[in-house]
Amino acid sequence: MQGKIVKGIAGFYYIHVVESGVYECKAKGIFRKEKIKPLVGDNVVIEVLDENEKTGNIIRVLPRSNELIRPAVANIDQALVVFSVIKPCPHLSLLNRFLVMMESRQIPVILCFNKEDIAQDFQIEALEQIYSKCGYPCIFTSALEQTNIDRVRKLLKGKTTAIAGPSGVGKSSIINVLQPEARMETGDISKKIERGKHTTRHSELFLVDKDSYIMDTPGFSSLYVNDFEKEELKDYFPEFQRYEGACRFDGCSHTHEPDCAVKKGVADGEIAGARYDSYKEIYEELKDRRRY
Ligand SMILES: Nc1nc2c(ncn2[C@@H]2O[C@H](COP(=O)(O)OP(=O)(O)OP(=O)(O)O)[C@@H](O)[C@H]2O)c(=O)[nH]1
Ligand SMILES: [Mg+2]
Ligand SMILES: [Zn+2]
Repeated sequence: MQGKIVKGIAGFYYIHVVESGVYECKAKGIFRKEKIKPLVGDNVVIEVLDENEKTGNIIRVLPRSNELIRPAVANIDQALVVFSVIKPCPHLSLLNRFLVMMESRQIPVILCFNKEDIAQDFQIEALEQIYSKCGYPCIFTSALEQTNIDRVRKLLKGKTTAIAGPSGVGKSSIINVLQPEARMETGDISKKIERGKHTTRHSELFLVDKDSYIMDTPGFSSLYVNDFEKEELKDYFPEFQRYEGACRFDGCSHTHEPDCAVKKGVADGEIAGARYDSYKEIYEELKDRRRY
């Protein structure tokens, strides 16, 4: 039987099988034989030990399309990056770092600004101004009033999406609204292992639709960008791409060179200043980074 690991806690893995529900499994065999540690998001083959008790063993981990280290998850198709318009106000430098991280890992991004219900128009417009130019789908939602949640749902169809963003912006609230009436049966599991309900402590996949999952995950909130060269950074700002080759110098870093097309784009308002500021900030950090 084939399924997907939706949660892993204390040596137990919870496998969602589309037709028959969630099985509690161990993974002793594959651990020893293949030295693979199963990850949330893995597609696996299980043998059922007891159909009534819904227990089994993982006997095989299927090949991964990708794998993140922190958080440790596999087979992510895209990320829903969530910040709130206010309460807390978005830390744009942090948001831009999230976007760079996703770009560097080639994970497509959907950008979501939540708590639209308590935001003022000018706050929404300011964010729209900056991020509409970057080419990301950009949705203003309210989990509280369920505004624009259907637009998010459409973009999740058939995919496994990691939700990422700082604490308190409403990630879990959005997931709760996204879940269908027929929820994944996690009730029993929760009773056994859940400590606190409110702040997300472990990675977990939730079923949004028959073949769509969303992953709530802790540890996406503190991150620093340092696993690539400063010369690559410009490739992770999608709105810079149209200026490729237009600067006076080949290999222009878009920081101090004269006749820089990107800097001109900023001056003309084609590129948002806040984005360019983040570019320069991260560029300097990569430049100053201690080499080992
Ligand atoms: N006004 C308003 N409040 C919201 C909305 N969405 C969430 N909240 C509130 O914001 C607080 C944090 O929401 P959570 O869903 O727990 O946030 P989270 O991003 O999952 O936080 P962590 O699990 O700590 O990372 C809660 O008090 C929610 O009721 C919204 O759309 N509008
Ligand atoms: Mg949460
Ligand atoms: Zn340039």
